[in-house]
Amino acid sequence: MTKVTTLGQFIIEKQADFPYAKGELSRLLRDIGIAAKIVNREVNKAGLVDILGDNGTTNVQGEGQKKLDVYADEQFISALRSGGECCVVASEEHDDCISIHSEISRNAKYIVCIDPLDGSSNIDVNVSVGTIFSIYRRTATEGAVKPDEILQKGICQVAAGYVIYGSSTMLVYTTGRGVNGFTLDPSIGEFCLSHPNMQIPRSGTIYSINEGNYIEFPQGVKNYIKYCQVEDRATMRPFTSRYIGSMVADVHRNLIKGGVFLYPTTSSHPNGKLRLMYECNPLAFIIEQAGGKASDGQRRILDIQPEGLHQRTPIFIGSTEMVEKVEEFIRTAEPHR
Ligand code: P6P
Repeated sequence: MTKVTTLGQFIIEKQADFPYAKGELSRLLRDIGIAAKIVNREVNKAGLVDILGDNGTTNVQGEGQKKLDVYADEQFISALRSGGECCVVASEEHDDCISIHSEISRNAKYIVCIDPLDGSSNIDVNVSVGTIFSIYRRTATEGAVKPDEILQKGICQVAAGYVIYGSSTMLVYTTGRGVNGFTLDPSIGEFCLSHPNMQIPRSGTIYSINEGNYIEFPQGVKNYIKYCQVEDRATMRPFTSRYIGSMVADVHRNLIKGGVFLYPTTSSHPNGKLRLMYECNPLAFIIEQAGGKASDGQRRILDIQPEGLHQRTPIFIGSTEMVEKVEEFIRTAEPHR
C-alpha cells in the first residue's frame, strides 16, 4: 500500500523547512486548496448547470467575463477572507486590489495575486482551464497596504502555484524549495502528492505559440518558428507544435514533457497579452524552481519591476535550452525593414 500524502500533510511537513514559520503560510496554502476543490466541483459539471457562457459583464481587461470566471473569483476571495492569513487580494477580475478586512485578518501579512480562472474562453468547449496564484509577504508590518507593497518584483514571491482543471485536477506549487504536484482524488476529496520534486527537461521538442499571429511577431520570433520547422535529426527537428490556448495547460505540459511556450508582442498586444503579476510571475517562479527559464526576450521575468497591477509582458517560458535559443534568435535578428 503506497503512502498517500495529502496537500495538507505535505504543507505541514514542509513547514519545518521554515524555522520561523508560525503556520500562517501553511494555512494560506490550505485555504487556496479548499477553494480549488470548490471551483473544481463547478468546472467539472459545467454544462449541467447554468454556469456556462457569458456573465454579461466585462473585467478590467475589457474581456467578457464567463459565469465561471466570476464564480471562481468569488470562491477564492471568500476562502482568503475567511482564512484570515491574507490582507489584500489582487485579482484579474477586479480593477483594484481588494482589502480583506476582517477581525481575524487584522494583522495578516500575505498578499495574493490571482487569476481565478485562466483560459476561461475554453470552458464552453471542454478544454482545460486553470487558476494561477502568487503570494507575497507585506513589506510593512501594519496599517493599510500601500501600492508599492503589491507591485513587488517576481523574485520577492514567497510562494506561487496553479491549479489545472483537466483530465484530472492538479495543484502544483512552490515555496522556493522545489516544485511539487498534487492530484485531486475525488473519492476522498483530497489533493494527494503525485508528482514530487518536479523538474522540467533541460530541452525539448515542443514549441507552443499562436501561429495565427505570425505576421505580427517580431522578426526574431518568426526566425525561431522557422528554425523549429527545419528538418535536422541532430537537433530533433522539426519540433512538434502544440497550442491549447490555456496558458496553465500549455505550461504544465511543457513542465512535464519539456518545451517552450511563447507569447510575444503582437500589433494587438504591443506589450504582450499575458499579465505579469498573476500569470507570468507565478508561472516563472514555478518553472525556474523546476530548473527552467522564463524571460520577456531580454530580461528575466522575475526581475521585471511592476508598474501596474494589470501590466502585460511578452513571455518565453519553459526548458532552459529552448528559451535561450529563442533569446538568441531575438538578439541576433536583423531589425524589421
Ligand atoms: P490567444 C487565455 O485567454 C490566455 O490568457 C492564456 O491562458 C492563453 O495562453 C492566452 O490567453 C491565449 O491567447 O491570443 O492565443 O487566444
